[in-house]
Amino acid sequence: MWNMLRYFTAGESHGPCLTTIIEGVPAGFDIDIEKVNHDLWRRQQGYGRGGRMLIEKDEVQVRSGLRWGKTIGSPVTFGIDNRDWKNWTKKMSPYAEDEGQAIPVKKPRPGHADLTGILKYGHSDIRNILERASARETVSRVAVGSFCKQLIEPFSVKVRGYLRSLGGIEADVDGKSYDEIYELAENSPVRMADPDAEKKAIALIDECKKEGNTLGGVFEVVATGVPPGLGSHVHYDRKLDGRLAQSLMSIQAMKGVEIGRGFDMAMRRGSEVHDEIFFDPQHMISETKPRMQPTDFYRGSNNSGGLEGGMTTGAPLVVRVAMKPISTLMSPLQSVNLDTKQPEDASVERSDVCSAPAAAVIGEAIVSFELARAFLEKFGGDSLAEISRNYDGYLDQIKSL
Ligand code: EPS
Repeated sequence: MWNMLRYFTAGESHGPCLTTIIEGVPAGFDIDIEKVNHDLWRRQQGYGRGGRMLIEKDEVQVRSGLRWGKTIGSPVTFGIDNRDWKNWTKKMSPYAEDEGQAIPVKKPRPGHADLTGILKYGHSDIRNILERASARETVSRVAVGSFCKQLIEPFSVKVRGYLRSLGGIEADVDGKSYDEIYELAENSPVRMADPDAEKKAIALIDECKKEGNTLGGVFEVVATGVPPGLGSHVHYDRKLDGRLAQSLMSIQAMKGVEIGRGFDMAMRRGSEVHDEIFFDPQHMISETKPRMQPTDFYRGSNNSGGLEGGMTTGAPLVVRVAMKPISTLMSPLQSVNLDTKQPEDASVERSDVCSAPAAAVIGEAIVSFELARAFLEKFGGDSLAEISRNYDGYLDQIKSL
């Protein structure tokens, strides 16, 4: 438990900065902070984002845990400044003498944490809730996930996220490899690997913007190069499918997670969905009929999304996550004024029309963290050298099965 990889995030959306501590980090891993900054930049992209992204340029300042580009085994601390803070120094001041310098927010937005938050914490100003409930917190999570990607990269694990649908418009990715999908999505303003769907999605965002409306979407994250056996079939809290679902659902605005063919499987017969097992040393590496590397077993399909019994199978890990439309509407929905109890329009904060493309980058980070954690649990050690020995020994062991 105490050597487990874990992290904490702190910071308000319009506070001075976001702070993250990552604990349980082994020594000797190369960390390129520019790669972390690049992922933070990717999170800021996407057609349909609001004014805040024009203000911010999210960049990590390393406060601990790295020396000369390598982890040293101590907790890693990242600070990321909110450039918008200069406009909020009094409104978000920590000092009693500044009390009353901001107009309190009184009209809770349906779909946000606003109403339940003030009931639960006993606040009278919704700002005390929305500042932390804001998806601005995902900056920290992307920094953590991007760092964790670099813990599993030496073992050839790649984690990539893209959008499958936006506001009901589906990307057709049939017949494309994960490399092709990713390449197309990475160059798409809506992170979709289908130019036709991209065009329609952009038109839909424009239409919703005019209406004062918002949109959600479904993103997919795929991890390749994952060895079999991460997670556990034994412990409910170490089952990797369970951990992924928890972690992905905890991203702001997510309402559903499925692994592999997920909900679709529930409508089919067993013979249609389970991934048959074959053995052939000559079998080529394929995404649709994946080999259980480094063994010579392979599967006739990957409907399970690379997870069986709470453990990775060695096939590509595939998860999909549903994001609801953003809850701040410029044409606001019905609400109630907390002071007068009279019906009023919900409050309007600057926001995005759609941030589902960014959610795919956040999902990628979350999956990277969970995979790194499960990886270190399986191959644990205090240094890259020790972990590599454990990893290589395990691969030799299962190869000879
Ligand atoms: C976000 C920052 C926020 C919002 C958005 C995501 O900034 P601000 O509230 O200052 O405009 O743009 O947050 C929400 C959608 C939300 O509901 O809180 C970010 O950095 O991603």
